[in-house]
Amino acid sequence: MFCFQCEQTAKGTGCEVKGVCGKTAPVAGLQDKLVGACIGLSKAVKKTAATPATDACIKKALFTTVTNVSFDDESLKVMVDCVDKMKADLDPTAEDYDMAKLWDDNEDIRSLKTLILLGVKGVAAYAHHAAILGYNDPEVDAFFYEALAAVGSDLGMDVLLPLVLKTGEINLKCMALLDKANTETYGTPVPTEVPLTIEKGPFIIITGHDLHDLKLLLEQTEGKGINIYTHGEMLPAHAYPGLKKHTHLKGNFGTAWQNQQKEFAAVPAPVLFTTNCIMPVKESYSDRIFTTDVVQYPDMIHVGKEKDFAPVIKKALELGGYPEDKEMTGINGGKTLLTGFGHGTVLGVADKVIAAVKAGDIKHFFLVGGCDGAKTGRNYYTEFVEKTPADTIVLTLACGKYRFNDLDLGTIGGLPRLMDMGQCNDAYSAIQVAVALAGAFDCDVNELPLSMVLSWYEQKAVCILLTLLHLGIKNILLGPSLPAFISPNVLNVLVENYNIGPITTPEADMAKLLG
Ligand code: FSO
Ligand code: SF4
Repeated sequence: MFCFQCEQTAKGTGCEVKGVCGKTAPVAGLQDKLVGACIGLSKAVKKTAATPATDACIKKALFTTVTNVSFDDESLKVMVDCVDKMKADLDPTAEDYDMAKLWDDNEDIRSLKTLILLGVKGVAAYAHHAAILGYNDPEVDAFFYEALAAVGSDLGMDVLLPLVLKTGEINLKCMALLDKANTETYGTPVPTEVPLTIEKGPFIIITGHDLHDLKLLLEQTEGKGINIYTHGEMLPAHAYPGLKKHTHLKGNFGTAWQNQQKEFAAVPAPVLFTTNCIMPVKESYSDRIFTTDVVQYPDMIHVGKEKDFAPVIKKALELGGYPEDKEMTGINGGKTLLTGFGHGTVLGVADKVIAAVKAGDIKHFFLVGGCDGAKTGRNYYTEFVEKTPADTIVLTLACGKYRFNDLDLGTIGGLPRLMDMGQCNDAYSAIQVAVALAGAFDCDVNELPLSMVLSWYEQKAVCILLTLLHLGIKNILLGPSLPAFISPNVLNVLVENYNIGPITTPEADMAKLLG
């Protein structure tokens, strides 16, 4: 096997025997086969035409190969067959692509093609969520075929480099689509305080990004005496009016994804995974794990398309939850978390923010966002946030925030200094705010007192980074380490054009960014 798509890849170069994530060589082989089949399908579609079925299939297939989504060879085999059949129906002569060709290619070509491939995997995840809510963008859907066909063709750097940036451009459109889907379906997020105490009695933990699954679970548990707690990337769901109106959506359980094996070990409740990040399931809690949609893990109960969560509900009633309310805290001891500061909320008080900047009360904005992960060195982000001066605002998003989202950083002019904008796809909100500030101050985004200190783990972070580069955003600090798939020459291009760099120490970076 060969896989170097995530931040924790073996030795910082690539997993070749077994994935650090727990992925086996056969599963890695099947994921490569699935991507190779999608490349074949893209070539077939270019000759004929895409259909809603091929669009849906390609999004689901790409999402399935994202890190910590599927560990299940049986369902992967079914998917490969399904893509192959679709391809053969369109063009019997189209052949699957052998991914070994990519892994063995010249390192710069491999690097650019990998940026495109991993970028579209992230876009596919967001497009898949939007499609579930009935929102599709033909331009986004068409790009999957263009990008994949390019990955499977002999092309030079001159063609691939613009496609890397186009991946970022398309992802911006896709994040806008998902923002529209979420807010039109569930309302504009409002600032919401989320308890960490688990109330006594039966409960269900729901994790991942899919708000539609949460909505269905809330409806199916209504009046049954079962409380619902979010976990990981589901936390921002509390801020949506259409979801928070369900009074049994009580709070948030646990911290970021990489702590699940410890946090789920003794919990008297089932856990429903709607997307990544699922880790290899330990025996201590394997009777309580349920998956749905793209997430699959061998031997776990999978809730199919019919979305009947009855087995999860039955398990919650059987386990019964805690006998008394159980007080829990975030990793820094905080008892509640605050979320719901999307572009709707922040731009709603734009006048206040702009006045505070003009009066000198707000000196700087930091966007400290991205994924969390298990590797050491990620304490950097906690320390960085702790060190931000009292006259600065910290915007955050995605699961990396669990390192610091229970800290009380106080307020500036009635606004909390730490504002959670939502899931990773809500990077769209951060971009909207940055663009609005640039407009208000009549300057370029790069001239704003705004610094981006990002953490990455998997492929959604790749497409977000490409969006920021597409927008011409410079001086991004990225950690905890730079991606293995960026070759020295490609890195040079990124440094020369965007001055992107690795994080160093919180002290040195803070001094540099404020200096
Ligand atoms: Fe985290 Fe996992 Fe949102 Fe990623 S939950 S690591 S960027 O999947 O999706 O931030
Ligand atoms: Fe390794 Fe990451 Fe690939 Fe898993 S997803 S096999 S940890 S590079």
